[in-house]
Amino acid sequence: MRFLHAADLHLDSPLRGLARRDDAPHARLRGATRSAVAKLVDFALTNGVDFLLLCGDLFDGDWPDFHTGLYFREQMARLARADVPVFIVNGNHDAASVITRHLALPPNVTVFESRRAHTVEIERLGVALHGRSFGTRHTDEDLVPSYPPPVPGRFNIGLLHTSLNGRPPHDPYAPTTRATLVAQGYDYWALGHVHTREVVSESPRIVYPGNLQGRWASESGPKGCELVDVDEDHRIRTEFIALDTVRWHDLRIDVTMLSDAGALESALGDVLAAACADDAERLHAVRVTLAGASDLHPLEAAEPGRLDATVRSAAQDRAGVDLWIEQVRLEIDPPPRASGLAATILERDDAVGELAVLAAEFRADPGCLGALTEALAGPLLDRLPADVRARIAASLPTDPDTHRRLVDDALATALAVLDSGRA
Ligand SMILES: [Mn+2]
Repeated sequence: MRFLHAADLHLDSPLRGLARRDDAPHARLRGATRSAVAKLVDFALTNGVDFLLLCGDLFDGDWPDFHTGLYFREQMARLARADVPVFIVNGNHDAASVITRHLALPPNVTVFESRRAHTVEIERLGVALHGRSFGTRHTDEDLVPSYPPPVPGRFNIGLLHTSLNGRPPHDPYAPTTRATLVAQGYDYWALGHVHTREVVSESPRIVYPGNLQGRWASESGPKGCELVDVDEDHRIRTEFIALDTVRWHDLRIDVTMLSDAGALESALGDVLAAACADDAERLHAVRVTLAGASDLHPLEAAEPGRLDATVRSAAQDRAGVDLWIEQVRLEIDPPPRASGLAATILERDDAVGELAVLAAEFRADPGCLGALTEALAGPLLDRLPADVRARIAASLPTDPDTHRRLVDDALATALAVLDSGRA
């Protein structure tokens, strides 16, 4: 017997934050949750799969229109034509109370009821499937005690959408424990809800396959489903099958030892090569964070935007891989020797020296630093467009360390401009 276990398809999930990015491959990103489902069905049809389990969050929420539901139905109909049954429990994102539009699914699809847990047996495979959907977006109830006992002699599978005993940042949902699941006496628990793949237990096998397709940088790495083979003695062999058509990467690069743009570019080449290998099968969406105290700080201060452009250049030079840099984040501090450098600047008898002295006094005075918050919140903010202002106002820094960093960044930029003679 061979089956597939997938969960958290989040079909047509909106992609936060991409609307504003002109360079984003919008169509491929938007279509990714759909193409991953098509790949899942392709895989089932070409690999002799006996049935498919979908453990909740098939949809991200209420369908914007019928196209989302029709797309899913079309994929299920492909399986129906090949006589492949599908078993579904709903999750918090597609609970009955959330979905207001309805389409009857093809006859090969069984959606477990929400009123009670129940069992479906497939005689010829010797398998018993137990499941329960849930009707509402939130539930604090442990659903497992309502599940039927295992059917003797069968390979028993439980389908459940659950946060177990807490899996932040996922919302608590139908909480239960590993021990409760083990005690139920099933052979396999097909879980859904948590988007990171996790083997909760080997025996019995309890698994979160993770979501089928990552949607942003925090959902990084390979995404897909579990392929499960069960022999006559109920021994299990499993394999993770990657089905994502866009793969997200969240890369953090320590730039402490990098002294110029050339060094950064070659370091990036290595990191991108390691992350994407030679995988030409899918689009790689990459977030890069540059972090550490480095000589790159004055470089960026002199030419704001330089580091972002350097990262993007390195990505352009990766041949044979489809690569898109989603975002470049800078968490770079001035190099350690900058304090020594500042001492000589402080002694200078000119505008540069005066500016450095002012900055040094400012950063040492808690009152001045505190006033920064007000200065940022007041006249400066007022000059920004309303939507930008609303976004920034919610996240104004209030701690002295961040304030000091702002002063350092401002001084570095001012000194670089003064030194370049552009002022
Ligand atoms: Mn989910």
